[in-house]
Amino acid sequence: MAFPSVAIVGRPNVGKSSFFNWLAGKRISIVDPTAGVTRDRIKCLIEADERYFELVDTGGMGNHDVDNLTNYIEGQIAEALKQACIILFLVDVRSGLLHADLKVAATLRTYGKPVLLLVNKCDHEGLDMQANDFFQLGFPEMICVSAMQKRHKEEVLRWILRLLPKGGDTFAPPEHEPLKIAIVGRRNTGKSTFINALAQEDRVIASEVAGTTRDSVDVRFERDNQTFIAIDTAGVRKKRSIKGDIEFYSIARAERSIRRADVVLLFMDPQFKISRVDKQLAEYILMYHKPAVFVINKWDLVIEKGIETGKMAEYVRKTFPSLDFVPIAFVTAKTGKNVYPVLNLAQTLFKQACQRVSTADITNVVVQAFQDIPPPIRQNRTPRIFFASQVDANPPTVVLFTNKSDLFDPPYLRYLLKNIRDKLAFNDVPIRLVMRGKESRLGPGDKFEDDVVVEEKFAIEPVKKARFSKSAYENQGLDDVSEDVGEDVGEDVGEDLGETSLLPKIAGRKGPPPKIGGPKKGVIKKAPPEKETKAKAPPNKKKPDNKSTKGRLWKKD
Ligand SMILES: Nc1nc2c(ncn2[C@@H]2O[C@H](COP(=O)(O)OP(=O)(O)OP(=O)(O)O)[C@@H](O)[C@H]2O)c(=O)[nH]1
Ligand SMILES: [Mg+2]
Repeated sequence: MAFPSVAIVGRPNVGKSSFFNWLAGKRISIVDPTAGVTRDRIKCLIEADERYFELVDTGGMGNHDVDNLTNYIEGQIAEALKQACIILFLVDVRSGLLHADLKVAATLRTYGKPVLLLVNKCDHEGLDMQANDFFQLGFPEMICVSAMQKRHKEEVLRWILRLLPKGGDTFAPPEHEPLKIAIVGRRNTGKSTFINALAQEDRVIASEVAGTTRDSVDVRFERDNQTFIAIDTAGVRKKRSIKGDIEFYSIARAERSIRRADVVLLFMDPQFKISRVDKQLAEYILMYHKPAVFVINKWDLVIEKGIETGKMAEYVRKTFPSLDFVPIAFVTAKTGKNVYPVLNLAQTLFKQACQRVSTADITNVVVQAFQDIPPPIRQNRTPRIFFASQVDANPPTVVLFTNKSDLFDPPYLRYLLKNIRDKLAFNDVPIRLVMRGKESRLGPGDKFEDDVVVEEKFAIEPVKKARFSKSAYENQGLDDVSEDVGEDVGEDVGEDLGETSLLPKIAGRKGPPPKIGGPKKGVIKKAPPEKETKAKAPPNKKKPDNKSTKGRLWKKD
């Protein structure tokens, strides 16, 4: 569904992103004193007076980008102006009218669309009089605003509502909450290229410049009448290589994107070794129990070197043993190869994670696994499991009712988890396991303070500092990522994600798994609002089809 678009434009540093965040009611765009931080078009769906429109933040017009991305940025601004039905033209009262503002005004006039001039940084009434200078720009309607002091938002919204197209999509609330897919990975792994292939337009800037993407950008697109949001993220690199604040927060933003996603795609470039950064991102995936796919992009570049998918898969599996259920996909985003199968897979994974199974089924599986291989005696007591129950979905959360919650060793719990995963069609998604002792008299859904939550990451025995021996894949001449991985490569692989297989080492482990804590003056000109309302329906998340993807691996291009 296409919502009417309202674009915020202006020369660099007039406060477009601050204004955008303020109107959106949340911090979406990066706000930084450095000119030219925003590069992509950042969008947010806004609801005002039961009507909907898409607000778009853009890069500064006329800014010279330090990474020579000026043409791309100008292209994104032009696209925003082309798609907009209303233009919000921001200027800065403190700097006064500049030549750059006149240039922007001239460009805007060529689009022939309604323009509202917003004089930003009018932090108090005393500054409002100075705004009159901006009438020289030739736009009849102007409002003094302050994103920082939160002045005159209502007037701006009223003006927008008056000019939004009547009826149609502006009144329709989103029918289903779209499936959110976070695309994370190191810099230059092709994340933005992949998103453009999904959206079938140059929605975000993709270039060979490492660190092209800065903000997390929500890209809304449709396929088969279903809406998705792909979250493009800034490529992450290791801390020591980080040059400034904008980059410094890239890992925090990637984490946030993972947290709010339904499914995560972890992008890797097969030309380079897996690094600490990849591992960090994998840890977030486990920490938040997110269904995920390892996406090996740029497969076209290594296929010529005779590298096989099997070898690469072996290398990935060896590096992330605790994520052995995560499907691996081989993709060439540049040509669109395998892009849509990955989207289908994401839907399937989400369906798996939302699934619910009966207490009887889950108990049967656990009891059978228990009988096949009983757990070793601990603290002079025989561990027992009475029954198991799924108490939540997305992530699937299973409570095991036992005689004592800490009698089970991490490898044994991994064994149980594997049985639950494989036999109950949670094949490819993380499961949250909670151990509950007999002392609790509460029901399956209640929380008991002695519950031991077994996070899969922690259910794995810590691996000694030993390194992996070079795998067959590594021996095929992989490069280190020159600047952002460097000496990290190799030293960290398998460090604490674990490298052991499940069953052989059940006996001999010590210690329980650790517990996890769980209208006013200053408005120079304003438009009267129009009253048009319609009831709003609550958004509904549409559940995609479920299929097991067990063992699925994309083979050669
Ligand atoms: N050969 C080949 N090149 C690709 C492929 N995918 C992306 N590229 C190229 O890789 C470069 C980086 O692509 P981007 O999409 O900007 O990468 P990114 O991960 O978004 O990078 P950052 O935003 O810097 O983190 C561009 O030059 C792309 O054309 C692919 O499948 N094959
Ligand atoms: Mg990018």
